[in-house]
Amino acid sequence: MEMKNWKQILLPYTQAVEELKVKFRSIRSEFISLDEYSPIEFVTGRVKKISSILEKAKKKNIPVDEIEEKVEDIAGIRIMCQFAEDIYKVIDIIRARHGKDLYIEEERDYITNIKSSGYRSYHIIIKYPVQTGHGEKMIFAEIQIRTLAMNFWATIEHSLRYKYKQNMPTQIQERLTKAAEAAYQLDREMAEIREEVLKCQESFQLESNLIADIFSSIQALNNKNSTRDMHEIYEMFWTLWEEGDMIKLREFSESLQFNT
Ligand code: 0O2
Ligand code: 0O2
Repeated sequence: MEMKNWKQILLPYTQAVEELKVKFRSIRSEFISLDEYSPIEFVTGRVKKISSILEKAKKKNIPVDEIEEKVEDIAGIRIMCQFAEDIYKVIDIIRARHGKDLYIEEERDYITNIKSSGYRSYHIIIKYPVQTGHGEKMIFAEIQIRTLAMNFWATIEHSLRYKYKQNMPTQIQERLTKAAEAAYQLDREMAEIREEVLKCQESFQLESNLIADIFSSIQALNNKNSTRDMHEIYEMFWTLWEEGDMIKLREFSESLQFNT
């Protein structure tokens, strides 16, 4: 059998991993510099080791000559998110790039369809054009999108699976299943906290806009009315503001607007 020059074969995969890491890290930087919440927490990437490529090919009966067309995760990118909901925002960002700098080949949803091991993650297999010194080369790459909790579980499970190979003790197997359930509950808990935070931010925004409206109405009335009338309006505002009743404040704002 012809000996393959793996170092040479893997070069475009290394380039793809480097480029994709820069691209997804830039998306994070863009959100952060615009003072927006980033659905991407951090990005990692790797080129599969030659020994793992050969092992996978053997396991799946893939002839050596067909490895590049059939092993889809030689280049792998991993995108970590804080919350499960963020995963879908990242998926949308990737889908919007289909036909531009990448081509989506397949999506594997192990979040809805949790693997029997307990593994959860969203995989997108892409075709990615790499510009090499010898022209363009289209390669496969796998993007895994997961929460920090999913990543925590998968990283530990992966290292134990690697350590024990096929002989994982049942006791450890059971504990991993329990830990997968705990990681799932953690994501649910965090999703609830997130909604609370978003609700607080929203009502804070509404209140501050309302107060800004009231003050601009008061400013407009100031030009028309006497100081005595204005004093009454201020008194009324402070009373309502101290009560903190948003409905009364809104009515007050409307009545001010009516009088301006
Ligand atoms: P920083 O400032 O260290 O966070 P490179 O291509 O050199 O940038 P490399 O060495 O190939 O990156 O590493 P890899 O494996 O692709 O990605 C590692 C990046 O993921 C590093 O960020 C780590 O800090 C980050 N990372 C890994 N685990 C965690 C984690 O649990 N939480 C967070 N927040 N980050 C993690 P950088 O880009 O090197 O920068
Ligand atoms: P690496 O580089 O060590 O991570 P498969 O038949 O499952 O081996 P397939 O069908 O080609 O592979 O693809 P799949 O299942 O969509 O994705 C395979 C990759 O997903 C794995 O890569 C892991 O990174 C991850 N993965 C899938 N199932 C599990 C699991 O049960 N536990 C953990 N920890 N990770 C999982 P590799 O091949 O392990 O390579």
